[in-house]
Amino acid sequence: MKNNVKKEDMLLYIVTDRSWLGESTLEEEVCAAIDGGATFLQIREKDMAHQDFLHEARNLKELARAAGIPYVINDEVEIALEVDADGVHIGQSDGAVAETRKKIGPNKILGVSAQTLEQALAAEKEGADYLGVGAVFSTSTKTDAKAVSFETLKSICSSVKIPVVAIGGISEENLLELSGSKVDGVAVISAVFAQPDTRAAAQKIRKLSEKMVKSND
Ligand code: TZP
Ligand code: MG
Repeated sequence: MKNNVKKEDMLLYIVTDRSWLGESTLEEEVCAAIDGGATFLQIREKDMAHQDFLHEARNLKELARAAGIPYVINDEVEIALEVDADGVHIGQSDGAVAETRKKIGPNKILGVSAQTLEQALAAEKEGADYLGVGAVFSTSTKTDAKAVSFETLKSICSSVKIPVVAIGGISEENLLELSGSKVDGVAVISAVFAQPDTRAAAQKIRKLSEKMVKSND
């Protein structure tokens, strides 16, 4: 089956979060992260009115397109289709993978969160383009995130052909602990968006991610 993403797209996968905005706009923060080397963008809004979400998704689409990086919408398949996003990212509870693939068609990116090897294999079989696996470290950003051990991450990475990105509590301090897992990159919120200098933080995480991924060879 064709795949709509490349392993290199996973190097620095950023997920938006309005809670860290401070004085900046989300657009400014995303620009800074892209400038710092983000390779993939996920727009994640858990509590936003439909029209506002559409507006934001369209604005961020422009930024991602200008930078030439893929961007997906978390959970909201209808919004992803309405703004012609590159795709959608769903969790285990957001509807069956095969059903979502049917809705978005073969050419849109479908990302799926997986916490176990069984979920990972099922998602790949049902048409996922990549997997988000975590939480690999403890995180206060998503309080209901289940913990995924290094061993599980490693077994998922060696069992699926599609790209895998690790998520959850990843920081400058612990990123290199993922070395040897064969993961293709890192997805982060606070390691980039909660830092005083978003661009510099993204640059640092990107460099560490490249180092970590190279150690897999
Ligand atoms: N899914 C699993 S953990 C997580 C999500 C969305 C939160 C990631 O945020 P942070 O700040 O990088 O730990
Ligand atoms: Mg979800």
